[in-house]
Parts: sequence; structure tokens; C-alpha cells
Amino acid sequence: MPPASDYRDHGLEFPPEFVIGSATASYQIEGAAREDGRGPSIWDTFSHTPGKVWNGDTGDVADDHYHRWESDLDLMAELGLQSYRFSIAWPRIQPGGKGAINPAGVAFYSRLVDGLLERGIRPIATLYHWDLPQELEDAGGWPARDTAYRFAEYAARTAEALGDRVHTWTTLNEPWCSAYLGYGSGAHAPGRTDGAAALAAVHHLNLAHGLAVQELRREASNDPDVSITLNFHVIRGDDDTSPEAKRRIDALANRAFTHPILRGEYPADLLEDTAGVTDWSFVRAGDLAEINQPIDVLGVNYYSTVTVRMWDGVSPRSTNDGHKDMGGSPWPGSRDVEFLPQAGPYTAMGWNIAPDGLEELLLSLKEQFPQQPLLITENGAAFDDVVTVTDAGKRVHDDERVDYLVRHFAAAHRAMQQGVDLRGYQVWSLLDNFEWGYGYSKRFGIVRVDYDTQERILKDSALWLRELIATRRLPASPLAER
Ligand code: IFM
Repeated sequence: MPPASDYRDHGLEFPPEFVIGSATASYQIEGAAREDGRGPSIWDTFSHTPGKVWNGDTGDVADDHYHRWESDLDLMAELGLQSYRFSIAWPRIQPGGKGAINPAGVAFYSRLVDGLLERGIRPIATLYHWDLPQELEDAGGWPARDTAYRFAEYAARTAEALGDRVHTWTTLNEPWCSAYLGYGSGAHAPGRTDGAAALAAVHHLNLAHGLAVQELRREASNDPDVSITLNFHVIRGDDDTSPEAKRRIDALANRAFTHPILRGEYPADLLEDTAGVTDWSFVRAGDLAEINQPIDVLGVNYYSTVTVRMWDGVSPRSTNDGHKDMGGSPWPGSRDVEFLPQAGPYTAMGWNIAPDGLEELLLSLKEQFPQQPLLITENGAAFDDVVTVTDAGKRVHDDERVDYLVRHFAAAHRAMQQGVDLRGYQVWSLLDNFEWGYGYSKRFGIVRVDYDTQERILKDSALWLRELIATRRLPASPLAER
């Protein structure tokens, strides 16, 4: 084990009740795709379809976490994590997405939760991080209403099994991606390119969330915190047409979720902007009341910003919307919004590094939803790491990632100083993993994974996080003195 970092103390202090941990997701790390009764998910199908994922990578093996969960838990304990956010693979619990549970699947997560608790780490469980059972997609997927009811049933069965021990439940991770990338642009599984289907998926994901919240409250016996995680778009632009473009993207990306969930309504401008795509008749009487359930915390995922203006229809169109275009649009009804290249620096994803965007986002959520506690459920960065072999063993001096984290924790701290009720911070990701369409080409981990040997190497960012958690003070960036 390398020594703790010697970065100069930056000094910002985080209170003990501010829960600092790290996050992963089932398909990205587990592997064991066909073991112990797990059924196929849409990501198995998609990743095995030629041309969909970089290099033909799949989650078949991933980080082999399904077999290495115990040593991975020891790693978390070594880092002193206060919490661990993981996701449960629906097709392990219900291989076909409905009916009887698969005992082996439940047993895996039960062992994981017990292992976390034994090590004093708070379990934060996400019910859906994109691995929809393939059978449900074959029956219509998220554009079909029935999927929301199937999800509620899965939530109930899972809470029956684990609802005495999980501290925080998250219903859905980033429904924006499930709906718009899965059914609009086709960049994510199941790879459909149909704007109307994407908007129906938005509604059925919202409905699934609301129904699941009710099941979790009914079935869990330990009075858990219940949440949803959204990937907010922080939208910028200083062109004359930017205000209109911002309004449109804010409606599709942010308010399409926050307003039904936290206010019980769809924004009128969203319905108007998308009227040429769908009439929203899939929203039935009573749905909004089902969706609008109180949640204990709102999960916030933040990585970077977007910059927009309206396309004039003549100039060559900028296609830099930060999302791979696979033939469809992730913005139904607003294809005429143009996403502009942004000022750097950038991560290896090509995403701009903008910590002030996180502060702005947290303040804006406080203003819009003053009573709603917040939790950062994901923030982190991919960089092209280099392994250095020293006498003390293998090291990864990922200074840029540490710098990114220092700046974003500092931004969160500034927001807290301004009154934001922020309960914690989960760094994405604990382990390098399967980065969806980018396969294994992008490394977000604070722990490096050698995909040939499955060796784990603590990067400097992991040591930095360990120091932050142990001291409660933000260690300075190694780049600060350069
Ligand atoms: O890896 C993903 C994660 O699954 C969802 N949020 C964004 C991360 C980085 O792209």
C-alpha cells in the first residue's frame, strides 16, 4: 500500500455527517453475465451487436466484481469509504423482468449489503442503472406503460429482500439517458431512434419511479431514504438565440423529470415544443399524482456543461452535443438547437471541465426546490492514466483526476456555504469499468483495473479520497503548485 498523499492541505472542511463515498453500476463492473440464473439485458444484446460499442467490448466479464466482491469491499474499507453506491441488476433478480425472484441473484446483493454493513459502509442501492431485462424490451420496453408496472413489482420484491438493510434507495439512474439515448439517438441500448418513443419512455420512467417509491416505502422495514438520480444539464450560451435554446433543452433534459417528480406536472412549454412529435396521450388521469411522491434526497450527477444556440438552418450545423449521434436525435422536437464546442480544459471524454457549473446547478436546485435535500450521486472524470512501476509497487499518478475532484468538491463546498442542503458526495467511479458505448477505452476509476489480470491498483485519486475522508479536510490539488 503506497503512503497517503502528501498534498498540501487545502483546508476546506466537510462535516462528519456529509457522506463521502464512491459509486459503480452493475453492468459496468459485475461481469458473470450468464451466471446464477441472470437473464439477458438490453445491454447484453446491444453490446453484442456489431458496431454499437467501441472495439466490440461487452460487459460479459467487466471487472469480474461478481466474483471479486469481497476483495472489492476490502478495498473500499481500506479507503475508508463512508458509503458505496451500487446498482442492482434487474435481470439477476427477475431474469425475464417479471414474476418469481431468482434466489441466487438476491443472495449476491444480500451478501454485498451485509459485507458493506460489516465494514461500516452505508449501502446506497440503485434499482435501475440501465440493464432492462431483454424480455421487457421485446414486449415494448420503456415506451410501453406495462414496463412501469413491472418495475414497481421488481422494486417491491427487491425491497422485501433487502429492505431491512439498505440505507438509501435510488429508483432510477439518469432516466434522461434511458429515454433519449436509448430510444431517441440510439447511442445506448436498446438503440432505437424514434422521438415519440423517447418521450413515451420519459413518462413511463417517471411513472415507474413514482410507483417504485411507494413500493419501497411499503416494503422496506428500516425507514430508508428514497431518491432518484438525475443527470442535470447545466446550459450556457451567449448568442441572441441562446435563451430560447436554453429554455428548450432545460425543458427536455431537466424539467421533464423534476417537474412531474417534484411538482406533479409536465411543463407546458415541453408539451408545446414536442407537439409535432407526440400528443402525450400516454399520460393518463392520475399518473402525475402517482409520480409526485415525496423523496428524501434528490440525486445529482454532474460532469460538465453544454452551450447552445438556435441553428439558423443555413450555416454548417455543429454536431457537438456531447452525445454520440447514432442516427436519431436525443432532443425530440428540438433538433434545431445547436450544441457548440466549449472552452477547455477537457477530460478524456472531450467533456469540458467546469466546476463552477456544479455550484451553479446546486444553487439553482435550491432555488427551485428549496425544501429538497440533495446528494451528489456521481461526479468524476476519465483520463488516460499511465501506470508507473516503482520499488513500492505500481502507481498511477492521476494528477488531473485529483485536480478535477478538488475543484468539484470545492464547488460543492461553496454551494453548501451558501445554504445548499447537500448531504454527501459519491465519486464516479470506484473502479475503471465498461463505459457504455465507449467500452473499456475510457477510465473513470479511482482504482485502476487491469482487464487482462483483474489486478486492482489504487490510483493517487483513491489515496487522495482516503485522506479527505480521514481528515474531513480537502487536500490540495497536486497541480495547484505548478
Ligand atoms: O459511466 C457513466 C454512468 O454509468 C452514468 N453517469 C455517467 C457516467 C460517465 O459517463
